[in-house]
Amino acid sequence: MNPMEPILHHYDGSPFSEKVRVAMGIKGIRWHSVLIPNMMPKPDYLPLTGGYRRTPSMQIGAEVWCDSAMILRELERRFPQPTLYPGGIDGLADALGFWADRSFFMVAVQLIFGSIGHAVSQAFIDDRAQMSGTRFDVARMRAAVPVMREQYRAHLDFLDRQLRDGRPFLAGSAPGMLDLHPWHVVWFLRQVCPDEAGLLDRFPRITAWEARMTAIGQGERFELGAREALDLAAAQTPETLPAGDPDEPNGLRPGMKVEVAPDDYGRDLVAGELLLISADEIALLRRDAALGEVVVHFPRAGYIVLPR
Ligand SMILES: N[C@@H](CCC(=O)N[C@@H](CS)C(=O)NCC(=O)O)C(=O)O
Repeated sequence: MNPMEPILHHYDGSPFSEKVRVAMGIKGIRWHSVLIPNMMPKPDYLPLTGGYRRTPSMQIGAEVWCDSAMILRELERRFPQPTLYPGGIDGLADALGFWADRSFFMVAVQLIFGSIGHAVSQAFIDDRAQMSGTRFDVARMRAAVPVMREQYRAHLDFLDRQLRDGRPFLAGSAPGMLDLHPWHVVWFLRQVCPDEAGLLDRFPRITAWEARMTAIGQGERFELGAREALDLAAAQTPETLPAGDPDEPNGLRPGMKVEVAPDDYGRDLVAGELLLISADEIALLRRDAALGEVVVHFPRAGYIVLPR
């Protein structure tokens, strides 16, 4: 394979990965799929990320981009056409990701696991409790289903109103970031919770949009083994060059030893040497015993950086 082609570390049932798969489809990208476990342990994954456990991440050579928001921006940088920002919506489209990933998605999680939680394995429940640092309380979510049903519908109504003038996609005639962000929340309910999917069917404009999003496909996907992806990282050298930011509010700069972690859940710290920093990205240089030098990229919004 061409070592510069993206490798997505994901699993098919992962909603945040679905955002990225459809972005591959919009851009018609050739990519490689490494299927990772949907819970810990992830022995072939953590050496790449340095401890970040969440799904998905994208690898190109000896570099890894964590978080769907970071991955989508990197795809846009490398494969600019067609753009993920049609209709002149740039920063606001990314801001919408915060609404979709945190508010709308969390409503969906409670609705879905309240509805299907009894069928989920104890190992999964224990893993998600560990990841969130709090109980994964299926009984409580079950009790909250009526409330969450109303909440989910209220969020769906935001999308429906955007589609009311007959536009095929949320920003207009072409699909992009504005669609990808809420898409995974709609897709998640449709995929795993048939008992509640009737909520979607009450919105014909949304079901028509679902059909258009599904028709986009995933680009050209090729399966790859986890060991092969690790070998590839070991054989390559990272390409990102050091870059500082004079406006960095707390003086963070290349060369500093830092740790980075999400501020919401799955807060495992990734340690490394700060390589690149800006308002929307931080990249760490790590030295892994088996892989050698690996650069790991994170978004800034929603991630904390701690000097060591
Ligand atoms: N903000 C992150 C959230 C990622 C996330 O929550 N992913 C879920 C799967 S869709 C996850 O990591 N679950 C636990 C796991 O896969 O181990 C992103 O946009 O990528």
